[in-house]
Amino acid sequence: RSAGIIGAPFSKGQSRGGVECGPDRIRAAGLLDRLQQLGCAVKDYGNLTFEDIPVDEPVRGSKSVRAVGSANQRLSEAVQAVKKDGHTAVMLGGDHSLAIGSIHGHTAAVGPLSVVWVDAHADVNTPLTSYTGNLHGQPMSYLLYELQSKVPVLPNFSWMKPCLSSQDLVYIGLRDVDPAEHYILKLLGVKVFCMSQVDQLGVARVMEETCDYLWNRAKKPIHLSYDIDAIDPFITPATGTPVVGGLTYREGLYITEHLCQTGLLSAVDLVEVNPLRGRTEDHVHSTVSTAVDLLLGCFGRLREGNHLPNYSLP
Ligand code: DIR
Ligand code: MN
Ligand code: MN
Ligand code: MN
Repeated sequence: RSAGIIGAPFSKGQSRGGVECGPDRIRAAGLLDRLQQLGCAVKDYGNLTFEDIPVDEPVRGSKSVRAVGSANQRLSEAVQAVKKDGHTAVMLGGDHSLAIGSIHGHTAAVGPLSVVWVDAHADVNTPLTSYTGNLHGQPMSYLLYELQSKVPVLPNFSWMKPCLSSQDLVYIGLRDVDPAEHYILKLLGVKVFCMSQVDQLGVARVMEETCDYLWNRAKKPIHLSYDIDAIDPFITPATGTPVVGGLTYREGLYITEHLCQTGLLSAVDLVEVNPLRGRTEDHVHSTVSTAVDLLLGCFGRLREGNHLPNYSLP
């Protein structure tokens, strides 16, 4: 197992500064060392730099469309390079608009994917349904084949085409879904385990059913797109749009452990960690260290403990 880490310090998919500091804070919390201690080879591809776009007027009410398009084009190429080097790609955001480039690049490199989207939000608004105009609430509408005719052509997006079928997508953790998003999810018949289902079934059954559902079609490489706001803000408050009633630390971690043991996890996004949104340093620390633990779970860290295969007793 090896991890190829891409930092994507990008925040223009939403309006709150600080989320661009996520990648460096997550690295500073010891991500690379701790992955290596697990026996995981790690290559850090560093932070992407993004084109400065001085004039980026709203398009049909959506903000910073050109900046988001350009940033995601760079990210898509970076993810393709990481996959061609043979690593599991780890994209540290940045806001969730970055899933456009991450999932696009991952698909371009390895072919059709299964996507597990862990989030309080569905992020499936189109530019025409969005109340906020924030592109971090829209990435899934750009990625789904089924919504192509509902998404207008946008500047700096001509490099990408939809690359995901709604039947290859599972949501976990939803609890703040706009009416248009709810309509879309029902219209397309998307598999959703909202927080009520997590309550009803328990996370173990949710993960069993997630994999059964996805594998019913084919065992494809899995892309995990993890918005830290899926976790309850009591544990991860340092994020732009916290929503009460989220996943516990243990439920959040179980999702990563379960997906890791499938052997199919091929790329992970960890997004929306915003160190400036924590009211105290403890809030930031708790958010960042949870993000690190989720990533370690993706690479085989077990709560029962781990040891390297060549370990011998002194
Ligand atoms: C809202 C909030 N549905 C929007 N979305 C968020 O802006 O479209 N996504 N916060 O992460
Ligand atoms: Mn999100
Ligand atoms: Mn969210
Ligand atoms: Mn978000």
